[in-house]
Amino acid sequence: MDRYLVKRKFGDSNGNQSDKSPQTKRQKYEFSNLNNFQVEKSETDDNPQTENRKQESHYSTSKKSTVDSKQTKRYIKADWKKVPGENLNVTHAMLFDNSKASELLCRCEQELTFFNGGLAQVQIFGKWIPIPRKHVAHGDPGLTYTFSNNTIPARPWTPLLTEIRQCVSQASGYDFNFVLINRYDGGSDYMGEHKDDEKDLCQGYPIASLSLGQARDFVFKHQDQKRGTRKVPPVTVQLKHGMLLMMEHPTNSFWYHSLPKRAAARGVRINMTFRKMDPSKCKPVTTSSS
Ligand SMILES: O=C(O)CCC(=O)C(=O)O
Repeated sequence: MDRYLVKRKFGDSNGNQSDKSPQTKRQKYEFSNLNNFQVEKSETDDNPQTENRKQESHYSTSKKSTVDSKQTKRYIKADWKKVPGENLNVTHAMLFDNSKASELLCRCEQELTFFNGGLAQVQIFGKWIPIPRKHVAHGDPGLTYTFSNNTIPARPWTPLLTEIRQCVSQASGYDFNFVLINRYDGGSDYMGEHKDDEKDLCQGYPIASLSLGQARDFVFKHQDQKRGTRKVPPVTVQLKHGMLLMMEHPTNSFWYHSLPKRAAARGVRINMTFRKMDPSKCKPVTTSSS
């Protein structure tokens, strides 16, 4: 079924429920290299499950992307590729061409600052450990995101992030009130297996994941495989410079995802996951840090 015809209950950016369909509601980097970004070969470039075909992108440095910020209508026809897998509702498309993606990555490297101290830690088996990457969140006033026992606050939207959010909304047809940004300083930075199923996320709402920089493997593992109750092969997608990946319901009910270490991936990567938080479920921040 065409996902854009599916009607579900979603909330607006204030968390009010709506039954409208998504279509209507719906440094270590070498700066000198950024304008001529070269995607390094991933360890799994030969994996048949990764998409290596040439794909059209929707924004380039030559196309101006200024739009009404309230517009959430999906008027850009993206060349979406579906990732095969049982209950895996994942699609991806090239949103930005190489030049535009490099421009955005360069601006991210110049303009973004990341959390440190307590906000850059997670609690695993009762122990606080620094995250194996950097992260920061931006979003509407008052929103927070709680995962791995930590609550991180949203810093205000910046002109750069507002511009990117508009592009993501135009391509996906969904509006978002929050973005979690992760920065991987080479292949030893990673994100472990998890589901994005936290209570403060608007339930069933898609997550839009934009990748800039170093291509990395994104691995989905089925919960039955993880529990050892059934053999389900993992699914790997190579996340490329300028790619937008949509994770839609029910993916996070059945599949874990991770960004594993990759020794051969030497460049910086920035990932932005645009999300819809439910303001009524967001916890106050308790961690002292910035
Ligand atoms: O960096 C990535 O692509 C992974 C991001 C992710 O899994 C998340 O934010 O939940």
